[in-house]
Amino acid sequence: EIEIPESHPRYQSLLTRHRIEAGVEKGITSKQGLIAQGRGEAFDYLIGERTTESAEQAERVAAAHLLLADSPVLSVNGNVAALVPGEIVELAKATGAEIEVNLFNRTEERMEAIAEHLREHGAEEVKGLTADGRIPGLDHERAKVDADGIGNADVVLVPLEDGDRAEALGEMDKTELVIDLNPMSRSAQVASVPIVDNVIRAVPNMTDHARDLAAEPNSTLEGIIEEFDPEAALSAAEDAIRSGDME
Ligand code: PTJ
Repeated sequence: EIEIPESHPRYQSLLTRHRIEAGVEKGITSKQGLIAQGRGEAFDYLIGERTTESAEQAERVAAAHLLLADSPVLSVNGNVAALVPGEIVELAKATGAEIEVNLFNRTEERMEAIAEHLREHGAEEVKGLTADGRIPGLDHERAKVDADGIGNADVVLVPLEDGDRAEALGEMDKTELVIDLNPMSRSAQVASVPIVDNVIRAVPNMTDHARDLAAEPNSTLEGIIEEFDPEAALSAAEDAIRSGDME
């Protein structure tokens, strides 16, 4: 364990790096996950390492979708498992969603290690290991999902998803909630709800919104969803990057 003083100006960023490194050492995160994290950090720096007003709104809309869904699923990869394992479990509990391990670079060892890691963080059931369903239009390994998990889901949260898979999932008529710091990525572009924020901030924010909205009638949740404009959310994120307003 390294010690990072909380007063350090880049405390959050250093803590995040450390978690990803530890994830690789534990066999949870792929080496490519390190590269993905670096890319994310660059965008986060430009956005000002904060949740913009527009991202906050998208997080509320995403929470409304999860609450309204018949079969919501939270997809977890090696980066998400390293960064926010307990927070994903909290979000699943607050929304009644299932958790499914869904890897871009799938290996049985990593699937098992991630499922175990999530259980250590309080998950009761972790899907993904049955792999008896397929996402059409992707090659064999990348298409694997659980038939009664992502296969059957009406709403799926996919943090840090690869563009091809995000597109293929969208074509399955699922409502896709995407967390991605790059507003120009294909995943963000094809999402029903693009959340341009760090997964570290986005997931706990979604849980707060879900708790806040839990007692609302469906009509209120539907209203929140209808008002949302994904194009406007992407433009707002690009504006935040271009303005250089880093607070
Ligand atoms: O564990 P696996 O095998 O499923 O692999 C996971 C990764 C993330 C390695 C894989 O899906 C991948 O290679 O993804 P990409 O194509 O690098 O895309 C990752 C996207 O997530 C990029 O657009 C990054 O900007 C963004 N990103 C990275 N870190 C974060 C992030 N977005 C939000 N929060 C982050 N912490």
